Amino acid sequence: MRRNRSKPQPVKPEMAAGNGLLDRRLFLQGGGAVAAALGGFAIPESATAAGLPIEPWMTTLGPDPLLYDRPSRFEKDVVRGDWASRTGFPGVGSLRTPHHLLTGTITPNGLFFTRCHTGIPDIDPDKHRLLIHGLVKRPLIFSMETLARYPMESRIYFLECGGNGELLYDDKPTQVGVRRLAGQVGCAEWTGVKLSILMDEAGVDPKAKWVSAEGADAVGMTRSIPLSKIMDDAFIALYQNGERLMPSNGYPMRLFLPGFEGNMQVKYLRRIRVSEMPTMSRDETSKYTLTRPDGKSSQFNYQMEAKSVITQPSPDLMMKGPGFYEISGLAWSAYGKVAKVDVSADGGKSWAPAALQQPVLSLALTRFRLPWQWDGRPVVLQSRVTDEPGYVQPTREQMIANRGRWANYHANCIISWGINEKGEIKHVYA
Ligand SMILES: Nc1nc2c(c(=O)[nH]1)N[C@H]1C(S)=C(S)[C@@H](COP(=O)(O)O)O[C@H]1N2
Ligand SMILES: [Mo]
Repeated sequence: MRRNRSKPQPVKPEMAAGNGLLDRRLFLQGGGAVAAALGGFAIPESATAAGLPIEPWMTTLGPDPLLYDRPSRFEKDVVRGDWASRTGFPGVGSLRTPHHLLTGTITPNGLFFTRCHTGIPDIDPDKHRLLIHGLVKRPLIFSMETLARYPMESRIYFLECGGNGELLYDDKPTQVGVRRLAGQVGCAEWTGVKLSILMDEAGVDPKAKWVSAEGADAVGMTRSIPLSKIMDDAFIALYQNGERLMPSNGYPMRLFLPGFEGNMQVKYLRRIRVSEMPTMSRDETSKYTLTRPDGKSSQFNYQMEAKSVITQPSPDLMMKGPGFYEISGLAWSAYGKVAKVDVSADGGKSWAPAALQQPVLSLALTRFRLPWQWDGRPVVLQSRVTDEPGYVQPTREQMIANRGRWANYHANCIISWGINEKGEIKHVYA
């Protein structure tokens, strides 16, 4: 039998929105076709008869591989950054993920952001114990060894600090890039034991409504979590992208609460106390409350609302003159999958739907991409996510109207990058 194969049609770049945003379906035609159609972008040199030069590494024996590998020396600038505490106390601060230098959706372990309150504890896994007690029939103590006997599951989830992007509440756009403004979110494959299995074994009292989770670092991070979440999808993470948790991410075990604000995901987990009432710990009363326009604050704000950010182009990167670019970024929501991401190049006047890179997983970072023809004139780039339940990422004005003037946490508004004729990229308010 003969099949009728149609020849690939030449690409006609169609405008999808203002200032050169192109139709995302252009990507279906393949990279070479896109570059050829648009010109000016990574055009391959035409080969000469001489072919390729012989480089020194082709003629010498290389060094032996490292027992634990590291990225190439040419990648030395791809690092976490901005270790700085607003309070000035030693051990308090954050190292953020350089999302402007990464692609894909899984955050490498060495680049996963960390937020810590008393430095990184040097925990001996043989001595570490986890206690489950309070309103239970049988209080239980687990060692690493006893915990490892339980069935494990792997899931891909984002983790975001409640304070990620807090500078978006500043009156003027602070001149920082993606790492400082959106670098307290990461996504990994987490492997561990479902907490409901351990709770069932301990036998939870029917009166119980809450648990209090406590960490083994000096700050003794303590947060109250509704028992319903613990029994639903909470787990004790032991592995991160296939290896033991990194010390800054909770080694040897952390509480993982899919979609909940980072602060509740207690690292170095040592104690789960089951109770009728929340604990009202320091970390959920003096901090991590959400302000409201009436000047009051609301407690127990768990889920991280939908958010997106353009990672390329973005500040700390430069445009290389007019021509074809791929706009790329990340989107996520605690309420399900990313349903769509729209991109604007005219400060929100017109929007074009971006292509969502597969796989699009619930509660995971999702990569979006859109082809763009930049004519060299000033533009303002923005992205706007809509999640599965239909919630749309708010503008900065809408967010501030919702949260009031004194807000610190859950900054999920649209982020704007202004590009001038010189190709410089700045954080702006549009
Ligand atoms: N024990 C302990 N757990 C903790 C913290 C901490 O300092 N100590 N920081 C919290 C905060 S504010 C956040 S955002 C997340 C950050 O997790 P990560 O450092 O693995 O990125 O851990 C939370 N759990
Ligand atoms: Mo946090």
